[in-house]
Amino acid sequence: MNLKKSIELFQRAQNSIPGGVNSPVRAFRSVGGTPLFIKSAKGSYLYDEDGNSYIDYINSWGPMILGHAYEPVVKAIQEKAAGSTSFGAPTELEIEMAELIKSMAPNVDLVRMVSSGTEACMSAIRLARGFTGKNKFIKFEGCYHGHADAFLVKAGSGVATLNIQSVPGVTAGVAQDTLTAPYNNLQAVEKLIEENKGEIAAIIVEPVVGNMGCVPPQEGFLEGLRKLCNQENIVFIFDEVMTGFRLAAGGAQEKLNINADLVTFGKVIGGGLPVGAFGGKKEIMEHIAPIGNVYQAGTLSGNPIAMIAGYTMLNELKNNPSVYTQLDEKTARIEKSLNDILGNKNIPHRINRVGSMMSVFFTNDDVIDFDSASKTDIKVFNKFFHHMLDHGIYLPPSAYESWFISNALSSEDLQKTFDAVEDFSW
Ligand code: KE4
Repeated sequence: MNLKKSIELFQRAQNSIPGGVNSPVRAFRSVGGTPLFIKSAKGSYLYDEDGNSYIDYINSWGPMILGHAYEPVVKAIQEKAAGSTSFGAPTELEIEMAELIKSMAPNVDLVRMVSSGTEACMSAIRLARGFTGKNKFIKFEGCYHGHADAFLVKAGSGVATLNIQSVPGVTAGVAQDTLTAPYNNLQAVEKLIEENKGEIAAIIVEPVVGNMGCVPPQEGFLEGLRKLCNQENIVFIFDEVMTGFRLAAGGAQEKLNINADLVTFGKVIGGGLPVGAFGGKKEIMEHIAPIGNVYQAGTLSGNPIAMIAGYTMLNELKNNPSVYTQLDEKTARIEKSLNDILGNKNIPHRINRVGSMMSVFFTNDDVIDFDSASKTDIKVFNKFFHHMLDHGIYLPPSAYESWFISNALSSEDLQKTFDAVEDFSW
């Protein structure tokens, strides 16, 4: 691959942007090499500044579920922008967006729009604290809920990728209220609840983890958390920034048939524009300003361009439910083919998949939590990543990330992917 322009741009970027990127996971720090500078994308393909093309399995870390430059979304943005890009005042479109979200996601009586998944998750925790009058919350090792201080304790995604054990700037005062337990370990949660009786406001969980690689909930795990939250007056928060509108129209709540008290959204909800949201039961959401005193705000929350992109995207998904079947079938085909190919090569591996979220780990052991994820062979993963990139297949540049499948992937794209894996030697 000729990467001359990306190499030049990466050099230049580092003079003005920390690490040359606006989000650390893009920097290829753990896989090594030069991050690709992307010029454009269409459908299942990315095109870098050197004219190379790649089949995209990141899809902007989830949002491009129908593929890049999806016509109806692009057209809607173009038309809306002609009427100004933001007013900072209420619009009918925000009502329509809220009503559409409520029609798709279960247990959402009221929903507030924000501009990122981080904002959605940090607002949900503040709301749970304000609603219960309690300070502590439980998160799970390897789960990532954005970069708000309280979440950067044993976090996944870029924090795990860069192996940052403790994040400077996150004070002890903040961290002391963040309790952590291994994912899929109910006993550890029960112990934390006993040790912090009456002090825990919320449990926040990725119902299907994407941020330590894809790790599904084991039988009874989420049900057990639900029961504990009921018993202990703890707000159960599903962080569906990744799973929302991806695993099903109703996200993980629908797919796994579990009810959360609050749900956070991001990624798909914005159709590629900066959108997040948090919503849930009326009795809780009514504590949010201006009705209640749990203050939360945002200059560009619900702005018309982000709303029309998200509204168009969600409508496409709601009106074409077969997309979810197609996504699941495509991902199941990838899972089976890669298991067959890597198995025939006697390469120790595990593939975790739920719906159109999946990850390939290089290990002989099941990956059920961050401890087992962190014991997988990162060196082989990095070799696999670059092998696939050289073959024009763009995977997430970290073993601690989920693949994001788009419905624009064609049979030819899948076959090209399988041929590249066939060509891999570890
Ligand atoms: P943002 O603030 O990045 O929009 O969302 C934070 C977030 C919250 N919850 C979950 C489950 C998430 O996956 C994320 C963000 N995901 C990462 C990728 N694993 C974003 C990529 C990045 O940091 O650049």
